[in-house]
Amino acid sequence: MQKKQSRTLLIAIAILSLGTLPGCELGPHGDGKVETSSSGTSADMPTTSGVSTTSEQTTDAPPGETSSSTSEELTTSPSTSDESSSTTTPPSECGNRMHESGEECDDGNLESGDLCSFDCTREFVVFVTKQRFDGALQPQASRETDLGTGLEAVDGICQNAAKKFLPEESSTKFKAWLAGDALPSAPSSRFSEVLRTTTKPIHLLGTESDLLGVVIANGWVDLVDGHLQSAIDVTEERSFVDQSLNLTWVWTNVDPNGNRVNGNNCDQWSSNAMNKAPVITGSTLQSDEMWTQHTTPGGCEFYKHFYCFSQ
Ligand SMILES: [Ca+2]
Ligand SMILES: [Ca+2]
Repeated sequence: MQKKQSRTLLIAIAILSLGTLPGCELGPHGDGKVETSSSGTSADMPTTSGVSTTSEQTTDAPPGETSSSTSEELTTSPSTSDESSSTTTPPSECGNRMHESGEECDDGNLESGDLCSFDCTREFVVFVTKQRFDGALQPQASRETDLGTGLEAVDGICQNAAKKFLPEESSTKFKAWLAGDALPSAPSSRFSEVLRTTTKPIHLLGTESDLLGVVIANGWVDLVDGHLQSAIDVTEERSFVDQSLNLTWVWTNVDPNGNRVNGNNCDQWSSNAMNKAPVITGSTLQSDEMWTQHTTPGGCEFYKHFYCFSQ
């Protein structure tokens, strides 16, 4: 009997001791149940046991996500936004053939004298046709080619010649330094407004030994003041035109100011008859006003070059 009493006493001591152990306490309602808690904040927890830990972890997480992924997002999101802001505004690189912010053009190289300068600024280019043509636009090298007649046909000659050096995707237009029959048919009126108002350098097409291209004028005003910084003597093949005197003439009918000189134009560039009035010509050897208006006009039956300007 005494043995049984002492056993009961031992059990009672054991139960009391359990209540003082960390993480173990008696149920709040004193029902004798032992509840476990990892946090020790059982007072804030629901009385239903066994789910308290899990419910605490998932309360703030959206459905389907765990709290650990939420905290991952929080820690990685600042670096992600840094990366996205740096990829949306990368520094422009001149010469990568991509037209980017701050660039007027990008032709994939760092050379000037080819319509797009070393710093990706648009530039104007002029060349003289390698081929010579008579007053009916028959090329000296081949009499069989029908190029049409008139100013537009000569512009076409320039455009066709420019294909020699223009990138395939280029949309740059070229026009001839040439006047027709009507009064507003000279470069001072029929050239693009962009060119007629530019203050940018107008380059001679770069040669193979000087890819930069010599500047012939610093803007339109400089071009039409009667004096070039250099004669226009480079062809679309980036080579110098033949310097033999009788091979250096250029059809123009244009004065140094870019205006039409007179009505003599080989019947609007359609006739190579010998009886036509001589036409004003320029010279690829000259950089004074005779670059466009030489003292010696030329007969329509002779072959001469054309000056071509990018627009
Ligand atoms: Ca670029
Ligand atoms: Ca270039």
